[in-house]
Amino acid sequence: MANPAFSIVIPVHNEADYMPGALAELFAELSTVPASIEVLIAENGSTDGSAAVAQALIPNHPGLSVISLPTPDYGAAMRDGFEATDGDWAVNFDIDYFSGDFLNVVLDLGDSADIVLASKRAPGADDRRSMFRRFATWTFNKLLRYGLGSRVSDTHGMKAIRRQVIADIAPQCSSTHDLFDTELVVRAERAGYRIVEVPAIVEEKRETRSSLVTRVPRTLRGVIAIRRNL
Ligand SMILES: Nc1nc2c(ncn2[C@@H]2O[C@H](COP(=O)(O)OP(=O)(O)OP(=O)(O)O)[C@@H](O)[C@H]2O)c(=O)[nH]1
Ligand SMILES: [Mg+2]
Repeated sequence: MANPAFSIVIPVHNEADYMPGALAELFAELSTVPASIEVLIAENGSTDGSAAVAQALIPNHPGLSVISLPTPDYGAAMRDGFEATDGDWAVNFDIDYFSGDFLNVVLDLGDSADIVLASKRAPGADDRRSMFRRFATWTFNKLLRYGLGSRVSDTHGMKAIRRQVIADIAPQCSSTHDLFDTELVVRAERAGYRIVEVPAIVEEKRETRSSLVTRVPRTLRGVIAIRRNL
């Protein structure tokens, strides 16, 4: 079979309860996208049987597949997922943050972009999350700009990346966890790839699960490491 147009990679950790409903919603949205699409759940480190739950959903959703590894790491899941797929566009969604419309926008952009980012900070974006979360995003954006010299307004959202960019840039990236995608985008930007940001609408679909207390120091260390390695 020819490569799909889109390989959607969804990192998943302890989502056994949330996944069945979310995947039903995702596949309903994907049915509005006129392109061939595969969806890969890239699970790692779950203790709630997420991988088995995802496996059991495969018969319900043609195009769904699952990979699973023992150590929890969001960035490593994204990297493994991109490596395990071969769609023209590698797409990163979260299980609680996805959009069929985003893929339609990517299709409309045609040949004019190498990376498409859904930005919570682009003109026209609507970020409906708590003020605290929006402040964290604003702060991270300053780090990106002044620490890493990037002009991009948001690396932590839905993104579509051309296969060629993954092949060229991913091997240069050493970041894991929350920063793999940031390093990928920043390196691609420096390499001259064309990045297009489109405004995102972001709504909290559920109670926040991640603690900024562990994330902020890890992010700071990670940005310093990227800066040193660039
Ligand atoms: N494979 C993998 N996926 C993870 C890991 N941590 C989080 N995820 C997934 O990453 C996505 C985003 O995680 P969330 O818990 O929604 O975190 P967030 O969106 O950054 O923050 P909030 O939604 O504001 O709490 C979800 O699909 C999670 O299942 C991990 O260690 N490994
Ligand atoms: Mg989330």
